[in-house]
Order: sequence, then structure tokens, then C-alpha cells
Amino acid sequence: MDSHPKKTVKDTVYQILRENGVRKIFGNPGSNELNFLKDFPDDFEYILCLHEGVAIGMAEGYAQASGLPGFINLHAAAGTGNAMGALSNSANSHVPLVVTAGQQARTMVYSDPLLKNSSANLLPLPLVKDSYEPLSAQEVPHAVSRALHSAMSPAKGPVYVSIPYDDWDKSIANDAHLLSTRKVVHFGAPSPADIQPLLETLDEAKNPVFVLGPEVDAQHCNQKSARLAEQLHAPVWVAPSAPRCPFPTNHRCFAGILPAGEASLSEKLSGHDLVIVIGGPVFRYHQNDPGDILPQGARLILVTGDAQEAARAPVGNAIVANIDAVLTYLLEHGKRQSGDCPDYRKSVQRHAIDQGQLEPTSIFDIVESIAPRNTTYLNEATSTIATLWERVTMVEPGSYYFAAAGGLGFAMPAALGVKLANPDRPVVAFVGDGSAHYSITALWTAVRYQLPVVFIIINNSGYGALKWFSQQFKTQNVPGIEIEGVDFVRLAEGYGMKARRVSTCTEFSQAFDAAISGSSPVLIEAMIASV
Ligand code: TZD
Repeated sequence: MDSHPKKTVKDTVYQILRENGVRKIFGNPGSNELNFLKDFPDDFEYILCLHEGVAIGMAEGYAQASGLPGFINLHAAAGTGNAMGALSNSANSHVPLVVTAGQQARTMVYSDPLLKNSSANLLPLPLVKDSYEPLSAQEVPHAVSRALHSAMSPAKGPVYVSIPYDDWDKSIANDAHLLSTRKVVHFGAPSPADIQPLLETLDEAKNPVFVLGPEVDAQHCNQKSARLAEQLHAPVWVAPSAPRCPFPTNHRCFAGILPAGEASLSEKLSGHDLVIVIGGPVFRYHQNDPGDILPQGARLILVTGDAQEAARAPVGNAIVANIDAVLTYLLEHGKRQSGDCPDYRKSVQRHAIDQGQLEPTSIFDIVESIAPRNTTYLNEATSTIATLWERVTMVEPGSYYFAAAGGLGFAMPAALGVKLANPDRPVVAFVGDGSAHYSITALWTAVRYQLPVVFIIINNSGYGALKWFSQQFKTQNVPGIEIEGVDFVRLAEGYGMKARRVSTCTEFSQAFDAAISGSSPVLIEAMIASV
């Protein structure tokens, strides 16, 4: 008798997902996906997102906050197309996602039917690490297993698999179940000989400075970096266009977040002879602000887990290795400065809570005074990002997430994914009245799955960041940057969410206090002056 009774493709794939820590499936279904979802296993949870960008954003938040792969199931080419704006963020954030899409039945594709995903493997390029459509039903479990391991291998990232819907009920070869037991372990610690030149360069440097990127937070090395900076009496900057917070912002070595332009960035680093960038690109600019990449006389060394990031850097040497291992080594073997470490923090003038009109500064000051220290923040009120970094304390790993490619529509769904991963941490999403529309249906998902996130819509009646850019670019009379007449309280209520509009500091303070201590999702529409 056969010791392994024949299983279906579907049973085998669910077993592979189980063994790889996947228990949540984020998706939006269509006819091509129903065979995968039928008789849905009890130990999995399907999270219905009403738009595919929300499914990707939520899975991205979940994967970043949990460290597990995010698994998404989309509908053919149309669903994949809707997801791609959000996928541009995932590609940049090194987040491990397996994005699956249902393909038409193999028996029907010859006729070019409705909902055939033509050239499916080309569709999500170049936003995924790998993209594949199995050549037979027998290959489906292998394709899913390969996608999971590929997504989780450094540098992590999204992978796409298109699966014909008549594959799921097919019987599978006996040894396919062995795929679910595979483990792939990644090390990447450098040898002492490999790391010695970095140690020597650091020891010789008279005035080193650190620039930390998102990988430091992803590997939970925030405190380790703080100890190293303190040991060397070196200031720490957060790399520009930061998608995560890699360093405790209340630490004496925290100098701030670097501006995202060549000239302004190198000016902040002037006076330093060595720039050590850890876990991020060199550098992710936004503003066209031509200048030198580095200040005169400075050298740069990049430590990254991403070989492509090392290859792309326009200046300096690079070490591709596990950054946790590198930091540990430098902490143990690097020099220690004597005496007290200087305080590099900037002081801020705080607002009083009174009947005065709300401004971005007062919103962040009030949140800072009320929110628990372990709160996770997301910010997509784009003109207020620098204000948040200046005024909100973020200490623990996973305290902050932002769209890594700047694609709006990330914050609302990602906040839900973060909450799902860490139900015990408060989650606050600041969202602009412009950004909110890209994934407004996330409000329904928040209510449906009772995810108590506090959404703060900072309403300045338009695209504030673009107004700022049009001043910088001297581009007058630009159309399409004002948005009036949207009622976010009624939108939220329409999705079943409690909501309140406020315009003074006292009102906001009361509303936020109640929302952060409540147990259901809440939206606060904070009215500020138009810029
Ligand atoms: N579309 C997408 C998907 N991503 C984008 N980044 C933009 C358009 C362009 N964009 C920005 O980069 S910022 C911004 C837009 C439209 C304005 C956002 O307005 P807001 O926030 O109300 O959300 P502020 O604080 O008023 O800038």
C-alpha cells in the first residue's frame, strides 16, 4: 500500500504555506481564484480587501511588522494591474511577499477567453524578484515553495506566481509533500579578515558619522546601532526618504533625518571624514538639488545585505553582509572613546494645548504627549513628514513605516497589516486628505476585521507637498492640486467607522485620547489651514 495517499495540488500548497508561517491570505477574489479558496482551511484567515492596492499594502505592513512572508491572492491581470502601484513600494522596501493571481483554466486558454492573463509572468516586471507561471499542475507546489524561499532570501522582496484554476484539484506526485518540510537558512556573517579593513578605517577616522537605512530596523538593530554610535561618540542620521525608523529618536546621538537632495545632504555631513551607511541605499534622493554626493575630504563605506544596493552606490566601498553580524563585530572590536558622548539632538519648542487652531506642529505635539511610547506610526500626510520626525519619539523597532517608493495609498492598509501582526501595539496612521483616496476602502477592512487603528486625516484641502514643490520648481498656476468639498467623517461612517471632525487643539486632544484608548478603529478629520 502507498504510505502517502495521493494529495491534491491545493492540499499540498496549503501545507507548504502552513510550514512557512503563512496563516493570513490578503486578497480580492474572482472566478479564477474560487477553486483555491473553496473549503477554506480553518487554520487560515482570509482578509478581504476591496481593492488590490489595499491587499498589497496590508500584506506589506503585516510582513514588515511580523517578519513573516505576506501572501496575496489577486484576480488575473486586472487584479494584478490594480496592485502594481502598491507593488512599487514593496519592491523598494525589501518586503517578502508572494503575490499569486488566478489564471484561466488550462483547458480554455487556447481561445483567449475573458480573464486570461496573457504573458502573466511579464506583467508584474520589474517590480518583483521573480515571476513565474508553472508549466503543469504538478509544478504548482514547487512554484509556490520556490516563491516563498525566494521572497525570504536576502535582499527580500515580492515574487509573483500565476496559477491556472483547473490545477488546484489535480492529484500530485507522492514526494511533493516534502517541499513543505524544506528550510532555507541565511547567514552572511563576514569573516574577521573581511571586516578588518572596516574596523581599521573606523579606528583611523577622526570624525565619523553614521547614516542608517531601513534594513537596520528590519533586523531590529536599533539599540545595537545606538550602542555603537555612543561608543564612538558619533552622530547618527537617518537616511533620506526613510521608509522605517532605524534609530531611537530620543537617543543623544540622533542628529535627525537627512534631506533628500545631493547638495543639502552633503552639507549636513560636512566636517566628517568618514560616512558609514548601514542598511540603506547611497542615497535615495527626491529633490533635484545638484551638488557633491559627499562633503570634501570624506570617505564612505556602505554595509548592506543587498548586493544590488552595493553595486548601485555611486561612491565609496561596500560590504555585503548581514548587518546585525557586522554591528555586533564592530561593537565588540571597535574603539571606545573616553569621556561623555556629546548630545546631537535638536531641541523643539512645544505647543500648548489650548483653543487655538490646529497646525501640523500641534497635531504631532499632542500625539507625542498622549500616545504610549511603543506606538507604531505611519505618515502619508506628505507635507508633514519632517514635522513628525522632529516631534514624535520613536524608540522600539517597528515604530514607523512609510511608502518606500513614495507611492501613495500605502499608509492606510499598511497600518491595518501592522495592527494584525502586533495587536498589542497602538497604531496611528497620519494620512493627508489627498493620500486618503488612493486606498480609502481600507476603512471597510478595518471595520470588518475590527482592527483598532487610529486614522488621523490631516486635511489641508489639497496636495500640500505638491504646492511646496511648485514653489521650489517655480512652476506657477499648476492645475489639479486643490481638493475641496470632501467630507471624511461621512466617508468613514459610510464604511461603518466611528469618526469625528476637529479643528482646535483641545478638540483634537480629546478626540485622540479617546481614540487611542478605545478598542475599535476610529477616524479623526483634523482640519488645518490650506497651504
Ligand atoms: N500618485 C501616487 C500613487 N503617488 C504619489 N506620490 C503621487 C501621486 C504624487 N504626490 C506626492 O508625491 S505627494 C502628493 C501627491 C499627489 C500630495 C499628497 O497630498 P496629501 O498630503 O493631502 O495626502 P499633503 O500633506 O497635503 O501633502
